[in-house]
Amino acid sequence: MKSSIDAKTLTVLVTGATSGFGAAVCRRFIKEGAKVIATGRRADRLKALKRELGPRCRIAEFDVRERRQVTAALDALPKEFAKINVVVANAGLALGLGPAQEADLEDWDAMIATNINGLLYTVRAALPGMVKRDEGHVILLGSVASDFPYPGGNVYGATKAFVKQFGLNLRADLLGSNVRVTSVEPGLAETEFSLVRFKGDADLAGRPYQGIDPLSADDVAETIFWSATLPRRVNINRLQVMPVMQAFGPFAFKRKTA
Ligand code: NDP
Ligand code: 8X3
Repeated sequence: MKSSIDAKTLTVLVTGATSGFGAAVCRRFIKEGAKVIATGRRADRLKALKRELGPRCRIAEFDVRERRQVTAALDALPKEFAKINVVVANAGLALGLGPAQEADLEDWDAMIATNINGLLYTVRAALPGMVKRDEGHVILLGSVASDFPYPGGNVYGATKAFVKQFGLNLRADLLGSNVRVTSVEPGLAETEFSLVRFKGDADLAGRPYQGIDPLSADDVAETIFWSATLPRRVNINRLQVMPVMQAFGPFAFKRKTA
């Protein structure tokens, strides 16, 4: 496509870069010459990624739930990494798959703190610079769970519905600037997501993927890279992507017994 953005001009902030989509996004952008700020809580993994990706990768260890850590990390960036023009607000998690009435409130708090508050702190910290420079792209990791309810998805799906709507509202606020906003909404993808949801139980975590060919982290990274390098006039508002082997079910009914 004419006038696509040259990845070499991009400085990409990625939250949740220690695993899954985030790590794949870092690799994808580095491959095309971008600079990347890879972040997460697990320092050992960040250091390994830095060793792999080299000098165009900078790492910053912080917890997105801690607002001050997020802003301090961005404030501490050296000038060659400070002009962030793509933010991939990806850090997030699901915890549990039980019905709401049995859910652990600690799990709900953690999902809200990470998927909503952490995402907001990340975007809010990077946004003024992008608006000031009149150039940038906010990419939010939503989910198909924002549109399609499923049993046990209760708070996780609701956090992703927040992400979707926040992205659309951001578009409204940013009209008149050259800052783009995209909500990327994957379906089933094989990462550490399921292992986290089932708290380290590898057997339970493997079940969603059995007998199907799920999305890979690289598949999702490709859609993110694509949306970020389209010509500046193009804004992908929402990008929903599923494995071919995933689709929609009918409504569920609890029928009266005779
Ligand atoms: P992974 O579990 O593989 O990766 C999650 C990443 O989020 C890790 O790097 C983790 O890093 C980071 N993270 C979690 N909590 C925090 C925190 N408090 N502070 C900083 N970083 C944090 O999962 P995915 O790659 O699959 O998930 C990435 C995003 O994609 C999430 O928002 C998820 O909801 C979404 N998603 C996933 C789908 C899937 O099927 N896999 C489908 C649709 C959306 P660390 O623990 O080192 O901090
Ligand atoms: C992750 C996909 O279907 O497990 O957002 O909610 S799903």
